[in-house]
Amino acid sequence: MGSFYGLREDDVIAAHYRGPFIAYYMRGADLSRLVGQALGKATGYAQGRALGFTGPVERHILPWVAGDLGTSLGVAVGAALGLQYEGSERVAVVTFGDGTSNRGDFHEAVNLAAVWKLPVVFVCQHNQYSISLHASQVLAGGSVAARAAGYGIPGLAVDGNDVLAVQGAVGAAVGRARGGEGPSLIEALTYRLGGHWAADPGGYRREAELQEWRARDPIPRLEGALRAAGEVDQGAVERLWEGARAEVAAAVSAAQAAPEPDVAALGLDEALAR
Ligand SMILES: Cc1ncc(C[n+]2csc(CCOP(=O)(O)OP(=O)(O)O)c2C)c(N)n1
Ligand SMILES: [Mg+2]
Repeated sequence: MGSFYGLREDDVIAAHYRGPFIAYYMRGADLSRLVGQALGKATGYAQGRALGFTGPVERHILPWVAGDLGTSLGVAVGAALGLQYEGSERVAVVTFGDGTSNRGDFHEAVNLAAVWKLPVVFVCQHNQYSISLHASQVLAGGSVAARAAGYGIPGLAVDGNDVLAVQGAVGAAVGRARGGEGPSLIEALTYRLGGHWAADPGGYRREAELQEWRARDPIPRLEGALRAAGEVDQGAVERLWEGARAEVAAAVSAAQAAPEPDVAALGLDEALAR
């Protein structure tokens, strides 16, 4: 949310696989169609042709067409080159995981973006794990933000569980990129409270670590910050939660009730006939 909030409608987003539905939703996609997409329903944006993170194509959000981690970094840099070439003030924001920052794709992408001063902001969601592997076992130097120095661009570490801090840091980097000053790298330190996938019991983590990070859950923290600033009161918070729960429940029911894709429309009958 912090990475994409405040962008122009025509800025390009290349979201880490934890973020595309958030990005599509922020840009007005229909929630029940997004859930339908995840369920492979005919009402999903890919009409059942692809699972995963596809959404409406006209929102300037690069689709996740492959599961190869790191490839989206190069695609985002290519998009930024296009934006620079068209002479617009549009920027690209790409999010990715800490594990992905150890791939060659990351280093190639940051290097080229720095050399050509491309309008792109790299945001690493450092949740400290790549599936069950802790970052301390694979991330040389211990800091993603510090890697920016090797490419001569600004690198900034922020509290990734403080959405306003993330938005502030990304917003400043976006301003730089829009002004023609080139790319920045932001490392948002966070933690994955759930498993890597729904059935992952997460036995590789210590209970104390989980407790520590549960206490830093970004959602109650934002609620506290908004209350302290006098932006919301108890009643407004309750209404927000009720509205959100009702919207999600309605979207899930509608998606579950939606039709499965037609086999002929998928082209499967042709494939099977061969
Ligand atoms: C090139 C490549 N290698 C391995 C995988 C398998 N894989 C899927 S998710 C994942 C962990 C990625 O960790 P990170 O980049 O930190 O993202 P996180 O899931 O923590 O948000 C791995 C290794 C993959 N999809 N692509
Ligand atoms: Mg990770």
